Amino acid sequence: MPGRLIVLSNRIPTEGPPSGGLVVALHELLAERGGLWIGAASDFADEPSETFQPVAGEERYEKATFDLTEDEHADYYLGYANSVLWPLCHHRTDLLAMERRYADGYRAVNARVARMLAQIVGPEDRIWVHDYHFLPLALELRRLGVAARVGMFLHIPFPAAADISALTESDEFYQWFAAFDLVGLQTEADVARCLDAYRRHPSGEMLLDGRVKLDGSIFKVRSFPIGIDGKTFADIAKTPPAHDPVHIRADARLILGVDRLDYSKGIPHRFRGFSTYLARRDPCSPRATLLQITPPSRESVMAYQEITRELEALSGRINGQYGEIDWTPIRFVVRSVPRETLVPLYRMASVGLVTPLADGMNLVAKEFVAAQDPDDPGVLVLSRGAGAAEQMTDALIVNPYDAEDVGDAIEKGLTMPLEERRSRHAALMEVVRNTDIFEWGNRFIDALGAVKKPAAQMRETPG
Ligand code: GDG
Repeated sequence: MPGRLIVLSNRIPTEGPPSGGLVVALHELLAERGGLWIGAASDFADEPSETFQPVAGEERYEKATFDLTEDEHADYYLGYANSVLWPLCHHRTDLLAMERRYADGYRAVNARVARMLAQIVGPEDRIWVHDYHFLPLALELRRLGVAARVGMFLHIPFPAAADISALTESDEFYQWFAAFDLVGLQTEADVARCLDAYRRHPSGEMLLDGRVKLDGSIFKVRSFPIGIDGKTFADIAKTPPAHDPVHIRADARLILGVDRLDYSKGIPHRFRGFSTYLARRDPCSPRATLLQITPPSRESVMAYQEITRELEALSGRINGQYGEIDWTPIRFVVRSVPRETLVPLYRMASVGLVTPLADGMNLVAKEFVAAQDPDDPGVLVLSRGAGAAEQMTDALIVNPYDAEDVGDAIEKGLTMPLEERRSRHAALMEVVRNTDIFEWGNRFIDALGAVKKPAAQMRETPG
């Protein structure tokens, strides 16, 4: 009798139907397969508890939360996860905010979640852990004697060995991943970085069957490039919006950027690239407005406050330099817009500017392509630092650090002949279809189920 599926992610939809790509996909997968979805509670607890809280709902699967105290949230989530692991994995070791209490809080929350899981997990269950918030989870479960299959999907880039060595806990970092049975990464480049890091590790060993061995632990690493529900996106995009969401002149062009307000997304570099385009632009060519939609994120982390100030100053300076009384070149919107507005904006845009400095995949790139009119599609300008660039090779691929390269790509995108736009779009749409989010989830779950034996049974005693 196969066991159940247990999904652990930082956030779960606790109220009402889920919205947003990944959350909807996990919801659908669990509805189809049954199981349990666990995530952090939205309210702080006074004292950490040792049992999950069930969440009432109508779904065909169960949901439960683990609570966090305010101190745990500060050290585990804002501290270690978002001020240490996030910059580490995005090549920003200069931003590492290392405090011993962050690492302690991170380990303690993971150990507590593992204790709660150990109370409910059966040997045939599959535990699918999402992302950098839970790296120590499998190691903690093994310490408690849990033999179930445990897989990790890392949504963000796997760091290079040189960056890992900047961590105080670099030894543990290697052990954390090695304790999983299956480690899923976004791209082949991530897999190569991961294998390279373990190859360099004094105790790392590559087995003949492709798995990786570290001391007594053996794990498999594979790429599972994440995607979107492209069909639903394309269907929504076909419905004309009830009203014009941007009100730009009929002869003007729209360039769109959509990113959480995060330093990894390269938004200042993008603004400088757009400024380069403006500086060189023929005054008779149509005006282009860059609409940058930027929902705030992790606002209490210092590095995120700094980037907001930088962007406000930069957009003000560029608008002052190039704006006209009837034209504001950059519209910098620091809030989230509803999906019903976002999708028509994708479709209206002549150019989608997706220029992160580093990004696990970047779903906006895929959403932009899915929302286009195939007969008159917009052009995707995509950073080579985004995981999506490994598959979406028919985009205009740019170096996000090079303002002139970005400026040239904007110009090329705005002036690209219709035939070329159509053929590039058709090739990109094929990629979107081939990385359907539901298929992605099923592939990971099946691969986890196919792991030969629960790792605890294979594990040798480190000696
Ligand atoms: C992490 C990794 C990886 C954004 N603004 C609005 C809005 N969004 C939606 C987009 C898209 C999602 O948020 C952002 O996804 P990304 O993939 O671009 O980036 P991260 O949030 O950093 O996600 C990333 C991903 O995990 C999945 O594995 O691709 O590399 O960093 O769906 O549409 N949605 C609405 N209004 C907004 O203003 N409705």
